[in-house]
Amino acid sequence: LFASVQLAPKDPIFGLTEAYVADQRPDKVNLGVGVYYTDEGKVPLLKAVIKAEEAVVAKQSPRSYIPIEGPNPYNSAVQNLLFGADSALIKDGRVVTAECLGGTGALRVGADFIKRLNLNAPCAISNPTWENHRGIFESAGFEVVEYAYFDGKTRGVDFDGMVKSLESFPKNTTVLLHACCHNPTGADITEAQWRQVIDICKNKGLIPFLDMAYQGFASGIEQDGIAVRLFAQSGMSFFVSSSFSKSFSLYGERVGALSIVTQSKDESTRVLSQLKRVIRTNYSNPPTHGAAIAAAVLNSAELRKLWEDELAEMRDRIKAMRHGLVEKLAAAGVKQDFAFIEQQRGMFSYSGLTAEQVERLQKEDGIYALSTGRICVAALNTKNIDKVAKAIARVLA
Ligand code: PLP
Ligand code: TYF
Repeated sequence: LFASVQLAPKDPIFGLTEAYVADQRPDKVNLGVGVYYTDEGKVPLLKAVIKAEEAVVAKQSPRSYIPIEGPNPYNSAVQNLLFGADSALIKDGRVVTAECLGGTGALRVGADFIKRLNLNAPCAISNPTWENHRGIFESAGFEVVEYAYFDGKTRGVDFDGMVKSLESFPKNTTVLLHACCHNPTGADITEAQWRQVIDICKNKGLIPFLDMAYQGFASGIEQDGIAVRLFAQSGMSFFVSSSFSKSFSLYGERVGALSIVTQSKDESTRVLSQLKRVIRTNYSNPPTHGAAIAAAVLNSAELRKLWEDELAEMRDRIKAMRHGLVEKLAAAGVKQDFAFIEQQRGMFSYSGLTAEQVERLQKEDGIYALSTGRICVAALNTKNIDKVAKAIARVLA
């Protein structure tokens, strides 16, 4: 039965982590996987999460099945965070939200749902993008095409290229957009550019799908939600996949959501009914624990404040590391201008290091990064940053 099964390639990111774990050097550094670490190099367990979890456990709730689309308190908290508590769309019943298994699960449920609309149009992803975007949409049966995004020369967004690509797509193309903190480049478009993207989506009849995996990691909850808010004002129907993996440091609990903006309450009712069928035939209903924690935090003024403070701490530490790396590279004698690292947002930076340079970092220094040159800035800390800066300076020389 399995004689002809081929060995699949390792996931590039998880494969790298395996190599890192096997490395015996005590001062090794993993800048590969997109995970936030504290200055002590640990994945944090947030105080807000601990408090919420204590309350959830103290309740000793029975573990019955929960609704296919997840619990109401969670879904409405997600909506408030994405669209704002005073959103007219929410009031008008034009947002459908379902708890999903992380941002990944939300993307997949959304992809399966769109596929069932039989629109016969491709899905467009940014070049480059998070590795899994292509895989998810191809697995759902989409032809996946790319739109121009990153400019290797400026280390920012090639916005003209992006506009040209978007304008070339056929009607009903699903356009996957990173709502903030673009993975892998760290380069985001401006508010004015978002307005242009929205106009193109509207005029060309494209289907916007915003992927929001890092809300709060660039400037703050509200500010990082700008793309969602602008699309909400546009009158269009669109999709948002969101994740609490990073912002709550709840990676393993798989807490995410899919939100769909419709044209009316009646449409929402019909859309939700079909969405439930997609979920029912996939994993039936979502897990209880992670969503209960997130809801407990978001629906308590006290815990929400605590969480926002902790999120700000993570954000500020990343910014300090960006600043530190730029300074230390210059101090180590690097002549190239690395100021772009401070402009890029979120956990990642497209460092511009070549595959050969990345390989040398791994071999000679035990510093792990993706062969594309993506580094996770959120894995730098006050103990490893000098070593990293010196090693980068050496492989650049
Ligand atoms: N989308 C992007 C752009 C991501 O970078 C990630 C995680 O790295 C996800 C979605 C999904 O995250 P998760 O499924 O862990 O919530
Ligand atoms: O580092 C990244 O870009 C991600 C990390 O379910 C990741 O690939 C790991 C697990 C997961 C989603 C994302």
